[in-house]
Amino acid sequence: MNPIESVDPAIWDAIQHERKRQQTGLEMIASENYASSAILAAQGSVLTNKYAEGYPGKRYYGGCEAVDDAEKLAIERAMKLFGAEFANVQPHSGASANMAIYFASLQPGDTIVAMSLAHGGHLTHGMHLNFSGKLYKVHHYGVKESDGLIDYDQVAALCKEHKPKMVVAGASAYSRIIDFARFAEICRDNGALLFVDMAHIAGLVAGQQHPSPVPFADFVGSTSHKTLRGPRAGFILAKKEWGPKINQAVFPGLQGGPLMHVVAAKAIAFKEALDPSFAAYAAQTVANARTLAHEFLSAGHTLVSGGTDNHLILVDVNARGLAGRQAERALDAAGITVNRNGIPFDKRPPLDPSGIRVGSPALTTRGMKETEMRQVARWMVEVLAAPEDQAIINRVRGAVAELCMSFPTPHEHA
Ligand code: DSN
Repeated sequence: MNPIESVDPAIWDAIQHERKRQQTGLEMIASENYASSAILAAQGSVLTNKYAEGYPGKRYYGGCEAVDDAEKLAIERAMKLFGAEFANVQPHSGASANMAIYFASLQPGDTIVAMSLAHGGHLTHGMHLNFSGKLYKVHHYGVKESDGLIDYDQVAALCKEHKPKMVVAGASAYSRIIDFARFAEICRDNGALLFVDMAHIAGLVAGQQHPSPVPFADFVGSTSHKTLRGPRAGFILAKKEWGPKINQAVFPGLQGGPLMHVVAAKAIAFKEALDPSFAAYAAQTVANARTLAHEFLSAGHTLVSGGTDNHLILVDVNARGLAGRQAERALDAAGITVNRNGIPFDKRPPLDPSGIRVGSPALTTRGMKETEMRQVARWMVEVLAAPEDQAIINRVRGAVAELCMSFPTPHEHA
């Protein structure tokens, strides 16, 4: 018997419920994935018992020899995987990684230029309710209405006018390649630092399916759990000269003891991503998203930017008379999990926007390829054409469960 089952049956039930949901449904939230059993095991290991404030060789606690080894491996592997000069693997999350980057390089009141959340950016890129929007003066750029692509001319114009200390590139709902060289050029022209938040595309960068921001950026912030398929956590890469300031900003600046079980799990994730098989995974993730895009377009749907170069598509369901929330609910009832999402220039409110964001990373981890993507997209199109039709939803739900049985998740029994 699993110890959780005997100690806390209620939590065991919740875990089993979630395990079943993950196994029998199609996980298409673009920021989610299935970590390997080794990663799950590291997170459930005795390393959770250890305090290790500080850094390898410079801790504020005794008994850190073993966790020092784990953290050194995580750092070395992160640097090797991304060709970075410096890595800090302690941030608990992407948001805290981003916070440490700001704290290491900016003062409250400094000016930043970043992508608007409403156009695909992130909360930590200066959204007014987030610390980043409260501490810094923010000027937001977005995408062009004509083609849905980042308006690099607007970035340049904002930099020329406001002379920001930092430009933030990176997005959580943008389906095209981001031109980091262009961002770097704009930063050079205006004396600004470049911070790239690559959380969404980290696995594609690791698998050489998206140009790397590392050669161009002063700082790269990331999560490890999205396309990179590791534990839920964050990490930072930077130019070597920023290393001491970043380390200080993470600890003691904003965190206490690092989660050493998660740091060890990050080390495993970097090792997995260094394996040649990971590039094939990343390539299939992009190919699968392209197939989804093709099927949605063939069915007459509107996609922001007209397609995808990465792991996600943004579907404007409002163009077909649906609200995002209604689309999310109908698909959920059919066993297909997506999230409603604002689209650029959205006329609907953020809580019930016009779009849905659909991603391929988790299904690709299950081994699904183009054939399955075509089938899945057709089911989605069918449900979206009749979101209140319970008979269609039930039929698709059954077919989804059957498909899932042929593509087990990596932790059926973990
Ligand atoms: N919440 C994440 C996402 O879904 O994209 C970003 O942090």
